[in-house]
Amino acid sequence: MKFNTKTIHGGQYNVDPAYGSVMPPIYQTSTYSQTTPGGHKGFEYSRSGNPTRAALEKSLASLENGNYGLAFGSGLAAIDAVIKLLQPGDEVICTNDLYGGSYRLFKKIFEKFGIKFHFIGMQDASKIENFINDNTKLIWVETPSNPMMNIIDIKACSSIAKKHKILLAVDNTFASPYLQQPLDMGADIVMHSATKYLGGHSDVVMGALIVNNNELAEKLYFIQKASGAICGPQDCFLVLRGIKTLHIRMQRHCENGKAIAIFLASHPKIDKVYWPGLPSHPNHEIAKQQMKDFGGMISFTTKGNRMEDAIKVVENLKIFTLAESLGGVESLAGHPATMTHASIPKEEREKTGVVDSLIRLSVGIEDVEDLMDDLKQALG
Ligand code: P1T
Repeated sequence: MKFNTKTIHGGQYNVDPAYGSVMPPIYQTSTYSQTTPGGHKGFEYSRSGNPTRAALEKSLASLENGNYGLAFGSGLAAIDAVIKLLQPGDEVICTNDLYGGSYRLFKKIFEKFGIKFHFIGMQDASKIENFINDNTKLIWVETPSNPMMNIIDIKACSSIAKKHKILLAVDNTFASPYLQQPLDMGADIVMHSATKYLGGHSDVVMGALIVNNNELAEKLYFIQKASGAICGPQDCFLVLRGIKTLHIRMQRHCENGKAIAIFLASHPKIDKVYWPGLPSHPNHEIAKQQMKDFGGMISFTTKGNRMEDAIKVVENLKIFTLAESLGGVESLAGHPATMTHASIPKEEREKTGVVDSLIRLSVGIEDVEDLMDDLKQALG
């Protein structure tokens, strides 16, 4: 089955054996009757399994060419489950540019339990080897990274991870499975904030993990069940509905993203534009190899690097909504230094380029001329 068919049918056979409904029913139930202890029809309690969630988890696995999908109450809950595979004393090497909430989870929650995190630039993947020791158990990669749009070579990371028998996890939130499929490039775990492109309509908070290794799937399923950070059936239904249009939404996000990145790159008030489709992007060649297109996420800085200029621009926008999050049909603008990445200390975030004048756009699927006019007036 090709990707565009999988968004609609992937894993979705016989979802309603009772009446044959085309969409999986929302099984709004916490528990399931048993004829005798253990005599159930595959589901016993909705923390350990729910048919609507199972339908979504199959769809997620299909989109990422994995065997197993697991849905969680948020993207961070999904990341939390991955780190719970580790033991005190274990070490993780992660991209130094990543979602502020992931950084906060690693530093403020898991370091307390004796797990060590090394945040490094991975655009040159060979640098990873300098940080590997006997305790290294996981490489955590965000590509494209949030918000600097760095592209990390997944195949290169995978060969290092395999050589040292370390797990490789890729946060694929910014790309979506439409643009890249990390399991095919050798990753062990793919993670999504399904809140973003998978849901696609800014109406759900959800996370996902996809793997294709039995043993790893069992360990993660155990954590999902034992820690309990699951999502409800209504949210699963909404994400399943969102996924059905993922491919056509992504096509428009990419088209609009390209037009806006080109427009911004020639605007006199703008200093730098970060979008992996621009030939001037330092990782453009890797992006071309591992992504189908370049997406609708763009960051840029205003000339002079003044926070007040950036704030004024985001306040002036009328069609772009000033809000956290991304990946919905509507265009959003954010100021990472004070919003999504405020939990990263200023000196840390500035090292990776998250300066005070940085603005991040999630380009939606509106008419691109309206979006450009909006940016023109806001910058004017
Ligand atoms: O918000 P949640 O569903 O828990 O997902 C966390 C997360 C994980 N990974 C990446 C790359 C993300 O961008 C996010 C969430 N990001 C935002 C809310 C944001 O505006 O960047």
